[in-house]
Amino acid sequence: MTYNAVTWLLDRNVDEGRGGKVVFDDTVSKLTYGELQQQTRRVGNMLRRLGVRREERVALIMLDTVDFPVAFLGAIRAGVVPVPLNTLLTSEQFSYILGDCRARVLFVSEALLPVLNDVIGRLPDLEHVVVAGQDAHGHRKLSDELARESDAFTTAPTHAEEPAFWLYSSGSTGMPKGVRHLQASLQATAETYGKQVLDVRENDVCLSAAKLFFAYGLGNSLTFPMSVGATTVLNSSRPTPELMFALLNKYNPTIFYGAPTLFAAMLNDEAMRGARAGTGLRICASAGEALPESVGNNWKSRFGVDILDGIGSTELLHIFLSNAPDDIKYGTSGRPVPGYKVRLVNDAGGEVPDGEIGELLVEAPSAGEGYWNQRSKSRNTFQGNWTRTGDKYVRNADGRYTFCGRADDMFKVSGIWVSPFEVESALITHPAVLEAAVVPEADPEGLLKPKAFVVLRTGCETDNLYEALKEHVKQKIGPWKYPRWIDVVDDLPKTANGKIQRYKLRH
Ligand code: 3SK
Repeated sequence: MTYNAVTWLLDRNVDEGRGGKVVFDDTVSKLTYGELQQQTRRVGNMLRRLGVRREERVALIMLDTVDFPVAFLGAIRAGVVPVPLNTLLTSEQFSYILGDCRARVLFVSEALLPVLNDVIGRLPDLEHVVVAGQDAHGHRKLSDELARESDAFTTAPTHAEEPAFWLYSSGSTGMPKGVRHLQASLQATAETYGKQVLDVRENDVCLSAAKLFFAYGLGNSLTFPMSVGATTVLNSSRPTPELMFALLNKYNPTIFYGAPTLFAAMLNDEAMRGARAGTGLRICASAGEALPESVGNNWKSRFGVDILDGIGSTELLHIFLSNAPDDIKYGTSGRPVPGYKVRLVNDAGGEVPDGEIGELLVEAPSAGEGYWNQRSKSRNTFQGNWTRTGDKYVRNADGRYTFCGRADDMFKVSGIWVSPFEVESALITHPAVLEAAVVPEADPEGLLKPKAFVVLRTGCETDNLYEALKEHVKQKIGPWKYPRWIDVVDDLPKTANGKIQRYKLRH
């Protein structure tokens, strides 16, 4: 039997009478379900005209505008594999990934062309550059290319288990790896987290701070809303607190997806002290890193809406552990999303009992089928039905899971495991601390002890700050875990997904 994700996500909406409904509004242009169907058929014809065949890759380096879903879904419709890339990468990183995935066509937003100028001519597999924007700067212009094409297109007879798109996963070290995701995986995330946790509905309006090129943003802004015929507001700019408040108030979304740093910054922004979060908001979601308990509580008391904290990964496409609307405990990642199974294992692979830290393994209907051209890394991560996440968790007696850090960030102090995340969580409960990162540092005897990097809240003066913070951590989580050294910094190094890059702070 054939299965193409676009038939389920898009054509079904038109068949069910939602052809005239707006699916994407990027604040400049709007697109209805019917127009998106027409445009994706034209992309299919264009790719065939350019000689791109099934299973070949096309790269997307695109801002979050209506052109992104046109190119992404148009390629999938044609059985061609779109590879959206993080738009914030450097020329060198773009060059590596474009070469690695051997993209034959690059769809690029006009504003992002300058960083690619030196790269484009040097890629042997890249034959066509298609620019979304007013001026194509000598390349093909997307709107002109599509204007030439017919609306008649036969969707490729793909298979549910055939690769549909790739997403590059940036681990803490090494070059990014291409995760091959299957045709059926978008629907799998929609029917699990989308339907059973968010309860996404046809009358929802979604707004995500995470961009479409992230697995998190792709689910938030494209898969979940389209799975029920809802509408998404796309934001192509940097998601500052000011801009997010403006979009929340102008478009009144019902679901707002963010990350802990953004929620904390929105709460902490002096200029936005009295700002409201729109009148329609029914739920917020957070991922990328664990949401501090204080941020969840403060958000709820200021805006009257809960944040559902969860954790996902690029390898598993979306969130697999989450709090749910009627079942929230801030400071935890909640429970397994219905449809996903999890296990916690020790270094020998044995199950760990409740209350002990183990590495989280997930059995997921949306797991990627492996990394492109990386057999040993694929074998290490995708182990039969189970995917290793590299995250350390503890299962509490009530069945909820609490994040303890990345497997490669843990270290021992006096023979006892210390989770940097636990020390960081204790530090940010101090009123002077906005964000914290903790790494091991050797003392004069060569023994490892915690060292903290902290970002301070604006306007929070504290006498004797360093001693106050050390004492605070001792009181909260135990005397041996306190940071022996503390550096005040302006910001912390983070991955594009918002996870702290502790390795950049280690010596
Ligand atoms: O970082 C996360 O928690 C996440 C969530 C959903 C999809 C992808 C990722 C990396």
